[in-house]
Amino acid sequence: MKNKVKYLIPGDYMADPSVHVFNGKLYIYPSHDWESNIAENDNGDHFDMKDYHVFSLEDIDDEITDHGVVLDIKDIPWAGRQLWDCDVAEKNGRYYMYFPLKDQNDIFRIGVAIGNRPEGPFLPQPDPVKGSYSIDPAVFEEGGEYYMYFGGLWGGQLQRYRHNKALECAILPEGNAAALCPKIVRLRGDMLEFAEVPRDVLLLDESGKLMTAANPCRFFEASWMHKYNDKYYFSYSTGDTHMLCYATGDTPYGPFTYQGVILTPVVGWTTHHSIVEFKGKWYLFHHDSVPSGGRTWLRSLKVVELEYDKDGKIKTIEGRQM
Ligand code: FUB
Repeated sequence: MKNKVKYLIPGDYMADPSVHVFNGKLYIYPSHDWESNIAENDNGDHFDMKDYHVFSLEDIDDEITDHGVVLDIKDIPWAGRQLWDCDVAEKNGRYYMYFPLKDQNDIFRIGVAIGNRPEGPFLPQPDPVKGSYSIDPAVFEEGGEYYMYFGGLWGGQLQRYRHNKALECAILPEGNAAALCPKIVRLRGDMLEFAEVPRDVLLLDESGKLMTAANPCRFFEASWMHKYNDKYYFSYSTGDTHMLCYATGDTPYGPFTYQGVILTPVVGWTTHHSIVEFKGKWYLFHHDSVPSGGRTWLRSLKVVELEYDKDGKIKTIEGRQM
């Protein structure tokens, strides 16, 4: 399927794919979009998702299997609204689903639900992870340690925090001020809590300076981590400039130096992805709003092969090809 973009689930609206290989199969953990009739706004109220499905593939060109609803908002004791982008990690044969959800005070927290199989179902813990905030958890394992990257601006509420404490009023840096950083935190051995205080993921521009708020390639949301040829690739969405970009570093904590654009803007406001190696090839899973006629809250999952050049640079993919 080289360079051919393929829609994965024509019958439903799914977005924000987190993709992993478990037991030789590819598992996709997306957000489940639906028509809630909530007006579009900068807070993302129109993304009012209420459950998660899991999908699997034996081979990239095979028919996709829908494992049905694996976690429902009505079963989460602390739920307010909006189940956004989740991720799943495996440890000792158990599967941990991390999900952002607003609590009953309309504050995003990150919850955990546990399953015995990669296709779920997942049973939620009674409370969110202590000290968690904002959105888009992505979990990366390295040498038996598990690290969560998280954070998102605007509706993702990251601008309401500094040094892991809530501010009285949100402050979004502007102009030449340093952009807000995504966060990284190591998880405790039981996978249910943070083992340390979340730290900033420093993203540097080509001259080695912290990326500024005015830089169109600064971090907005949708963290993802993968490793290629012993380098750590931190990738993310630039939000209001609608690109997927990446930066590389020498440890999971960074710092990471900006390298380029992975995906140019797609149809629809949001862009979100994961990068995974499967059977010797690399793939970019992402979404757009072409099938819904551009309705940005009704997104569809796509996959395309991703390539590196001889220096390990990711070749930019055109977001609006079909
Ligand atoms: O799906 C809701 C939000 O839209 C995600 O959490 C963001 O990354 C963006 O894709």
